[in-house]
Amino acid sequence: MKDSERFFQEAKRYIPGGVNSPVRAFRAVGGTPLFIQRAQGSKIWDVDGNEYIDYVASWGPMILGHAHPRVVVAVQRATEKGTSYGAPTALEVELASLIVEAIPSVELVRMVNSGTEAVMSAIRLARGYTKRDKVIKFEGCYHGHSDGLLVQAGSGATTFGIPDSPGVPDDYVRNTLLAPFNDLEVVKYLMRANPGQIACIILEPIAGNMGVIPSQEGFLEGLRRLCDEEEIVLIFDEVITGFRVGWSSAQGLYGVMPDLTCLGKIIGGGLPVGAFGGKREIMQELAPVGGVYQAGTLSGNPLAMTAGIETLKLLKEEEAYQSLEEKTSYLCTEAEKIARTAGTPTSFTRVGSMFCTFFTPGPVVDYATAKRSDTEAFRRYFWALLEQGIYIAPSQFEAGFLSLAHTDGDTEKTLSALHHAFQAAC
Ligand code: KE4
Repeated sequence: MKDSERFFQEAKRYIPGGVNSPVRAFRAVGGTPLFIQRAQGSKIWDVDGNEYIDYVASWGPMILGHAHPRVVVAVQRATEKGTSYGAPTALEVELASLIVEAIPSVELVRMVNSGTEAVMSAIRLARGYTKRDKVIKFEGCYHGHSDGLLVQAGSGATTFGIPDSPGVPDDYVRNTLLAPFNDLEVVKYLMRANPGQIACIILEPIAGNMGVIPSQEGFLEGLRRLCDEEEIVLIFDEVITGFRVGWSSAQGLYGVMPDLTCLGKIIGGGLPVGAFGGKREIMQELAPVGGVYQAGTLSGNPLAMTAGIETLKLLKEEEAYQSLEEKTSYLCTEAEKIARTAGTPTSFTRVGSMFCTFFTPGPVVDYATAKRSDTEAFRRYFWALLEQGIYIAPSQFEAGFLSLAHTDGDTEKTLSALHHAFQAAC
């Protein structure tokens, strides 16, 4: 770990906390974050030459595995044609058409540069379209770091115990209403208490930022019905779940259609990207057609488009989701048996190739039950796995991801490491 320590000290001279995103700082688990040298397939190597099986997958994008040859070659070729024009290209049309073809509710889509930007823009669009101001979000769901949504947010905000970040003026969150995830009754109460004032309801259809918490039976359908009754825009933040849990994402898996969808991560194949799309009637309100302004110098960047197109084409060609389902189901089923044998109080959640081990007996159905997890036990578990060459997210409140590059050998090595890790957690 010596070179990671050296780089970390050096990084802190120039970068706040030595990282460009807080969750990377290992604050929830202590110790020095790994500085990564390279990655290939299911493996990642730190600057000290240690090899790990990677279940972070850059927090979701690397569903093919790292440095897939087809993506690498395509991006190399694209670079030779220039890296940014600030003008429309055929590549943007190709990626947009793939997204429209795959995501059932999306008729028009706008590319941006991050998930945060996608969600921030979708909220503004919903407000512009409805001429209403209030937003309902769910405790523990994380939608990026735009001011109005950093309230009881998940992911790093939970890890840091700063769900309401300093620097966000009170009147920026005055219009943000909160409900527990999976709780329709509170949503109904908020709608009664704010008649005709709610522009949109936004959620992760499968929460991936308080660990992984699936929507319960009837929850998404109930939200769809309530939004129809009050003409509220339903927004699915599928930045994680988009192309992760199926070709048509969570909305296809559950058969509930939102009005707007936010995407990111996988659609950029590891390059900076975000997108938001949905009903033509709503999307047409966006400049330059409508009055809702949204823009970006590098939006639709040719390199990110190229990486995204190759990634989606490969997902479409291979029996990707069947393979991911089988591999992840086996891993998680066996892991649960090992935890039970070790007597470690845990509960497991999984949808497709996104999964989580909570260090609490469960059931985990929302932010409150997720936060009952023993984060000290998780810390011991994390380090016991890392020392055996298994790299998972350095926080209880994140998701684990499998890729198409993970092999049976990776699974066997991981299961073997879990025996010690679950005992260490106790
Ligand atoms: P970005 O701005 O980080 O590209 O996307 C924000 C975002 C929006 N919506 C959902 C559902 C998300 O999960 C995210 C970002 N996810 C976190 C990990 N849980 C990114 C990791 C980080 O913050 O470094």
